[in-house]
Amino acid sequence: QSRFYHPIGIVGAPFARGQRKDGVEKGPDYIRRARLVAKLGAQGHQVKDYGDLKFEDVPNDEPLGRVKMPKTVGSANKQLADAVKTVKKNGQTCVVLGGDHSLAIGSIYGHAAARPDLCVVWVDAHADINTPLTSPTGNFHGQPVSYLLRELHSKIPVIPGFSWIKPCLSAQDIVYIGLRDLDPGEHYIIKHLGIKAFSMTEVDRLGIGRVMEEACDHLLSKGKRPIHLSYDIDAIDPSVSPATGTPVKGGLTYRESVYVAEEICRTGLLSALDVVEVNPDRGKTEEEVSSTVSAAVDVVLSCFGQLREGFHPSNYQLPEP
Ligand code: 4U7
Ligand code: MN
Ligand code: MN
Ligand code: MN
Repeated sequence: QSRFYHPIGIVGAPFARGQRKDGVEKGPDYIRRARLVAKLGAQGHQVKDYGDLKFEDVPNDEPLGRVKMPKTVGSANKQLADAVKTVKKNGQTCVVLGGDHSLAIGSIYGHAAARPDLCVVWVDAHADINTPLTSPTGNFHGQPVSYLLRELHSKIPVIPGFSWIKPCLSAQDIVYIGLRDLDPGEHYIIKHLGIKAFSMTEVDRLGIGRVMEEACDHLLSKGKRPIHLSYDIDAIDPSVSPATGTPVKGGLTYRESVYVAEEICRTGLLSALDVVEVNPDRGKTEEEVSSTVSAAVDVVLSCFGQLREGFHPSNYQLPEP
């Protein structure tokens, strides 16, 4: 697969019920208005925009212990899983614009339905691997990975709206990059299952170059396989992307955030991408919003071949005087 001319399918997922702050449902709109589709087109890709999914609140959606709106979150994710599966069956690299990160349940599940051998690169300040029982907040956007991992299956209670989900990932098939805010249960799970995790400490120690090399080695050492990149905008430092629901200081620089995307692109194996947690309502100024949105757009463009070194078409000819 060459780095250019990917067929791309874009799915807007304006979903906000996996957490409690209004505004994250506006993410797809803002990212589209930053001309994402035209810019991908200008990079030479064939882009189909499937538009936004329409999510509805399920009535009588009582909390189960601390977990909020389980039926609504379950049903939205089922819708998204079907949409992602369709995009993959159409032979396109799938780009999901969120929405909150609970969407990764459906996105990865639907992707795995079409590409069972996929692996996951999870770029985030948070590990999002709380089980419903370890979650300090009850918010689903801090839990998606736990529903997907085979090793955690026995730790997940029965949840209304979630009966369709079967774990489709093993602990060795996921790598974290950018972590810096984990709950005790999450840290225990990662250590206990031996999940490969490059926290900001490893980014500091090794540099982003070696982190990406080791991350790709870990996932691809036994051979090529499709990559699902789940990119939470809060992985990037709040000085760059402040308009998000759960900002944490000490994040990836703008350069590191783009480098991660460039390296994933360079594998030629990117099969699906989530860009989540852009919340325009959390920006204190217009500048904070546009900086966050433009970081999200640059991550996507870098995933699809935008290079800081520059580029020229293969038929480029220098003008003769
Ligand atoms: B995001 C948290 F407790 N860990 O579970 C939780 F700190 O998708 C935060 O990464 C989760 O933005 C953040 O609620 C979810 C909390
Ligand atoms: Mn997240
Ligand atoms: Mn996060
Ligand atoms: Mn967040």
